[in-house]
Amino acid sequence: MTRHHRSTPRITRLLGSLLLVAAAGAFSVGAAPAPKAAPTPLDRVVPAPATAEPGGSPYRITAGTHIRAGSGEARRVGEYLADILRPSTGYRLPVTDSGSGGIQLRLAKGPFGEEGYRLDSGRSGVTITAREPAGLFHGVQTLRQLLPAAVEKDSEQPGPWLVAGGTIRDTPRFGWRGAMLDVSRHFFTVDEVKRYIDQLALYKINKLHLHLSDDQGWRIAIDSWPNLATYGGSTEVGGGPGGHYTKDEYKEIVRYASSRFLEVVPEIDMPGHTNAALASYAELNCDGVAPPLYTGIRVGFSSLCVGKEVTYDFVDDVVREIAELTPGRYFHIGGDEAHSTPHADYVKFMDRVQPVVAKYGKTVIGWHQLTGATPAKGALAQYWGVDASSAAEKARVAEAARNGTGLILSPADRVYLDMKYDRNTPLGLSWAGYVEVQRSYDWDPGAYLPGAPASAIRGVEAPLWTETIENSGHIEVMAFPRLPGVAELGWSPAATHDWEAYKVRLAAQGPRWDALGIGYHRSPQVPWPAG
Ligand code: TNX
Repeated sequence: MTRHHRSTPRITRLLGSLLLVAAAGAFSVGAAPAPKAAPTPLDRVVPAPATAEPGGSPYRITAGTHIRAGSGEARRVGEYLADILRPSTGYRLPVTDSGSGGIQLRLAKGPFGEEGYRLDSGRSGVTITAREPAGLFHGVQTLRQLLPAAVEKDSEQPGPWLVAGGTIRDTPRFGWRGAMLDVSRHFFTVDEVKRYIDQLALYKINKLHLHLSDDQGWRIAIDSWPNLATYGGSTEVGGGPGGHYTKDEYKEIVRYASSRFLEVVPEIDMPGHTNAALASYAELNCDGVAPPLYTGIRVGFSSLCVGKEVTYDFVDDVVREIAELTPGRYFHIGGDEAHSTPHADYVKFMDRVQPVVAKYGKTVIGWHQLTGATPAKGALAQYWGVDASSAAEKARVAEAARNGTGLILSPADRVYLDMKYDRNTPLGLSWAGYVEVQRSYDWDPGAYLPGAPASAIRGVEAPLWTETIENSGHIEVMAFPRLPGVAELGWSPAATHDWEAYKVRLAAQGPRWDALGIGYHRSPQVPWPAG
């Protein structure tokens, strides 16, 4: 990018902030010009809104502000917003169903789609309008980011609580904006998962993919095969105690995710990555002998026994019980790194298992190795290759996409949150290379895979594998600041894509993470504010 190109937006931004400062009445006559806190410019939001037109007076939240939110789900979004604003502002912020002015959440017909919204801000109030409650919720995340970072704190702060005047119109580029958490290599409690859900919601992520089983642990109770959880879930990488979700706990995760407008996508990885299941039931093994539990980090050594009928009884029971608990549309069957399953068996296995998922009313998702078998009609493949992946592998995935298989893009050397940022990163792996913040942001999902039609791209997902990740602090330092960039690739129009502008918006999130207690990687690529 040329110097000239770069300097233009900076000047525009500067002029913009001067105008805003002036609009906020910053210069009092006779005194030294002491600028009051200018409100955050309307476009300084992550993900970048589709359009932002500044103009008019800012709105100021005061002790008299009401949140007007109708009834039902809109009302619940209003309560969610009030819960964020009350501790830091110290205001009552009653949520009511009528009146005008203040903060209004309105459901109305309009060009919003399932998740879009419009935000209008002026002297008398801020109105968020959407067709669906999800749109109101995403608009609320934008409103949050337009307020000072201190709004995120849980004790009273001085304010003032200004929202810049103008209008934002915003709809997502892709319907799939996912994050995956591997709860198998290390187990994460319901509270840890909820904490991550709240962080994902702030960036308009709408899918939570839970990797519920792997060689090191089976993490969900299955009534018809109880040892899976009680024995297969009893350890984790490094030999710690592991754990599993009871059905009620899993339902609580699903409920909480849905209150933040995220759809839970459960994954049971098959036919490889199954040592925890094989260790729990001897009859699932071809030789009838259960292997020991496994606490290392090798991959590719386990396989379900494709030739045994009991394997399909097992799959049917597991898919049925998890599908019953899952209101979402999808069931992820894994299918990666089945290095111990002969190819013909792999194809046979996938041919039998995909109809089981359909029988229980779910759509199949598999890692992109599924395209080496016969993906079911309507199935989605999750691509996790790298720049250096073979041309043949990329071509196979692109061909599947041309034949109707939708793609979720998770290129490992771009969006794997478990990759180290650089050689000094204490946590994480580096098999796909180091992935600094610019690298994870600076690519275009629409043009990523040669030969795959843009219409096949459903969106992006950032997986977090947890061989080295053990707690919320670890999750956060790997996810932040890369996750918001992936969220932006999924949400914002390609026309807004610009690393130089993005890194400034991203830097402005740092104080917000400080206020939320999120420990993040202070990447040298990002101009974090001092202090
Ligand atoms: C590859 S990505 C895996 C996982 C590992 C991960 C570590 C994929 C579908 N399989 O089993 O945890 O690398 O980065």
